[in-house]
Amino acid sequence: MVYSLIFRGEILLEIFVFLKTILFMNLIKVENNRLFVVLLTSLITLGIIYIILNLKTNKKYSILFLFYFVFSVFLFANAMYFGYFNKLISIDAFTQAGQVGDVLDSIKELLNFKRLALLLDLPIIAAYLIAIRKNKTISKLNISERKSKRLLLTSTVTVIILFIYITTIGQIKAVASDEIYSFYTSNLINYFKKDNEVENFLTEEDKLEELIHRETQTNEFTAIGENRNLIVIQVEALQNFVLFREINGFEITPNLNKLVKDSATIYYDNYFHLVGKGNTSDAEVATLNSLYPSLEEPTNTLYYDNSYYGLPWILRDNGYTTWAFHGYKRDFWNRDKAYASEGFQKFIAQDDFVFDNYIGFGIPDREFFKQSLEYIKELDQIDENPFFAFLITLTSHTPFKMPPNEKYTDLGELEGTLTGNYIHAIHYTDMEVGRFIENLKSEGLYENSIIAIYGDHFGIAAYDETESENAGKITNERYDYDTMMNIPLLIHVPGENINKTVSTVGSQLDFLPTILNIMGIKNEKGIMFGKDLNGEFTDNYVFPMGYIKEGSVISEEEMFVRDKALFENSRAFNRITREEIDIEKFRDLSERALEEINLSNYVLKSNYIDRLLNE
Ligand code: GP9
Ligand code: MN
Repeated sequence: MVYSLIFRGEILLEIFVFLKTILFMNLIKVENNRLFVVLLTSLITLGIIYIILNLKTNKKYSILFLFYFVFSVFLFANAMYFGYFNKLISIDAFTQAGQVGDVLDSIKELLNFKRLALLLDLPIIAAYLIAIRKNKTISKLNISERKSKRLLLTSTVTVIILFIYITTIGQIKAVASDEIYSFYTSNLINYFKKDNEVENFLTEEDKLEELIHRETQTNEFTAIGENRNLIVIQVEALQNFVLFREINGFEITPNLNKLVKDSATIYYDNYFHLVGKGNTSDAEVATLNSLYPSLEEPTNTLYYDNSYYGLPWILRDNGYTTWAFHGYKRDFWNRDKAYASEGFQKFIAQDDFVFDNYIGFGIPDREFFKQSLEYIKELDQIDENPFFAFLITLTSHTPFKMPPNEKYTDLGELEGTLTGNYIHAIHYTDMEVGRFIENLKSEGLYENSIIAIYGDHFGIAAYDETESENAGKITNERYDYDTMMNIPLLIHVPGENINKTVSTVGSQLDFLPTILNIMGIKNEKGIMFGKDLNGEFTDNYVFPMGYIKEGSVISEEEMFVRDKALFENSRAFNRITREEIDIEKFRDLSERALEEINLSNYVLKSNYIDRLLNE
């Protein structure tokens, strides 16, 4: 009877460990070497359990439960993080745990039965271990210990054989990117190796030379916006696929659509976001500075005290006054510090607004625009020179929950889904952007300004199966990473007759050179990884990063999605037909992408711009 309890107990643990691992593998979307990944995680976990069962202490059941608890919570945390960021939690990312409280709503949205199931067996295991501990005869008989010694030996030998086999078939890198123990082992090794990285890059410095003071060519738009104020609106989670779409006759973004068609607007429809771990704040870094954001931690955290020479500094050197506006905590994403380094003279943040009726998090866009306009009037009065106002909206932030009085239609089958909520939120923000532009007109701040609008990053993830299916109902085609990362860029120069849709493939890196040329300003001192989107190009690519493995490539007609570990496990497709295509032709391009991202990383890591400015 006692033996059978223990026997059943071990079986119970074994079954739970295997089931939990399979569920976890499913949640983190492991596609390759699934059998190996499950076997390794389960056998290593059971190996640790058998070691604990062999301990010569009567606290071993408490230790066992503690281990099982930590293991379960760890898998759960990773499954939640994966749902948001499409990757496992790296050791670097643990340093950002402090921001979790601010995105609680988005986290709650990720809580579903499958993810919670990773924790559901904890009470059962606890009850079972308490039962064993109470029953003294079990420990006297020591049956469990003898048996678990045998099991420990078997699992250790199996794990070693598995590792040898996986190495011989060349899949070790792939397994180490998906299997939790291997992932953290290699992560830990890299974490301690990191300090040497800068030296390895030093040889690459000559490659930066060609990016310095990159000459922009004169084109039809050069200097059309000379001496005007610049108002840039970075819109939270605005994707391009919602433009010019109707759902049951309901136009999602009527104001942006109208602006795109306006004779004074250039619309870039093949424009992509570039964000790393710093999300919104990385979109700001890339856009303002024409640099790839860091892939390790938010750029604003790691490099807030670097020297920069991007849009705010360049405009200041040209007489502009530069202010940033955002209706949330001043120090969120370390903006207060980073903005000062990037050249903003003032940051109007949440504490500068008077409001207490929140939607989601932060000041609602309507109030944000209304009160920002008052500050912009003040900014305009500072001197005779033009100003630069950089506004970052917030209300259309995931999980996009709008109050009933701010929903303007019934979305039918999409109602209540994340995508449906997204449509409501974007519609609200579109309405507020439209209202803001009208108010600029009535305040006399419109005619002499340039207004640029773009999205910071996606709202609907291509790696969320249910929601990409929902988004696909709007786009009428398979929703993949290209649609997810495609954000609109509109540059509106009132009074000019320039209406055009530019389909040159570009990214947030390109904003700086593009807008500078339109403003007739040259970057005399800095460095730009981007290009003027209004120029002529033949061989043109975007090298995305962040929510997709770096080394991926987007061209006008194709997309290459690099696998997180092995080139051979990657995929590519035609962006028009959505059909799979051969990956081989992306081999060199993918290397070029990595090189370019590394080079930009070097600029940040070595504070290269500081040296450039002091030469
Ligand atoms: C907070 C806002 C949102 O200030 O920028 O950040 P996100 O979660 O989108 O990166
Ligand atoms: Mn954002």
